[in-house]
Amino acid sequence: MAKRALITGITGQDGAYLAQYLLSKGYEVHGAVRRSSHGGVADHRLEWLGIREQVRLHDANMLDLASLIRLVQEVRPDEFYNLAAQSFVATSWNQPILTGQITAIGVSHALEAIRIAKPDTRFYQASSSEMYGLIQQPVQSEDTPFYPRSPYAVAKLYGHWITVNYRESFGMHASSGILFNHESPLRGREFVTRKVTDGVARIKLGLADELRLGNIDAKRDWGHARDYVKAMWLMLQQDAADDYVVATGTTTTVRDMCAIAFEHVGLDIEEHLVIDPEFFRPAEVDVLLGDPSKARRVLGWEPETSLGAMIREMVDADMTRLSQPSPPPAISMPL
Ligand code: G4F
Repeated sequence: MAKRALITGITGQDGAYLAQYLLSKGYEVHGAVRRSSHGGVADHRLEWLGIREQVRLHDANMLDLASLIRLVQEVRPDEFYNLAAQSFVATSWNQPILTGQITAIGVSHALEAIRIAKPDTRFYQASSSEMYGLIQQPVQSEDTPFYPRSPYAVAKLYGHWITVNYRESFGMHASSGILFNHESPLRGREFVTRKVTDGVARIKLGLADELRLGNIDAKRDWGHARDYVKAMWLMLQQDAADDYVVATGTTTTVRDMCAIAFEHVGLDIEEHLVIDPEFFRPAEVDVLLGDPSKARRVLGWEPETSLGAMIREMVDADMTRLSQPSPPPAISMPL
């Protein structure tokens, strides 16, 4: 019998790549989706990967415990991947309570649904390197103390610890993946890598002439989402649940990441990059650098895509998208 996986956040970047990966392994893949009144399901990432018809989508909401219990009763998943979140850090200062409800309490809802309806389901929680925030050690591992710097990171910290707590309290197979930044052509355009690759492609095609960014001195440990979803799956294949850092082990400034994109299309960064105070955050995470040695040792996981290769792939994808007859409009709200 095919294994069954249930993914919350299946229409997001990681959900789409994870669904594709699990399908390639013969899983029956189910996804929880939140309906909205203004236009159906945002399933364009599943379409882009060509897997929309192969996944089964169900109506559910992280804020509605009953909907999650019903979903677990109906799908009876072997594995539950909780990728749903209000995941944009900048927005979490404008919507701190909603962020807490979805990104923190939503995890409790998922765990309770499993505990009530099918306690042997293996659970993956999408934790985040943002939890390290004001870093307490130059290289962050599973043993590094956390110091969150945004409402988003505070909420993620709750999700992380409640996952550990359910593992220790109820013996659930619940693992937490502390993923450092991971990107792809499916990344939302509000995040800095995609904002850069979309912006550079627009400039190259004559659709824009500048790219406005905030703190370009911030440093991140960036990997490819396609590689990182494999680590999620590996965690749930272990005999014992545990927590793992997933990272590349190298860190790069926003400025240098941006330079890769400009260079790829033969443009001079100095002529187009504008620093705009609008994009600075109330509290910044200056630098993140992960130590993935436990994931390498225990899971046998390795990142396969370099930052350079990933940014070039993203720029190429944006050039293709924007060259189509009706390209997506530029984002109109400040991000
Ligand atoms: O791409 P970002 O918005 O990602 P951030 O805040 O690091 O969070 C992402 O990674 C986390 C994992 O560590 C996830 F948990 C989270 O859900 C999300 O996926 O910003 C990266 C850096 C920041 O330091 C930001 O201040 O880029 C800097 N930046 C500079 N100018 C900008 C901009 N970020 C955005 N989004 N837009 C700018 O114009």
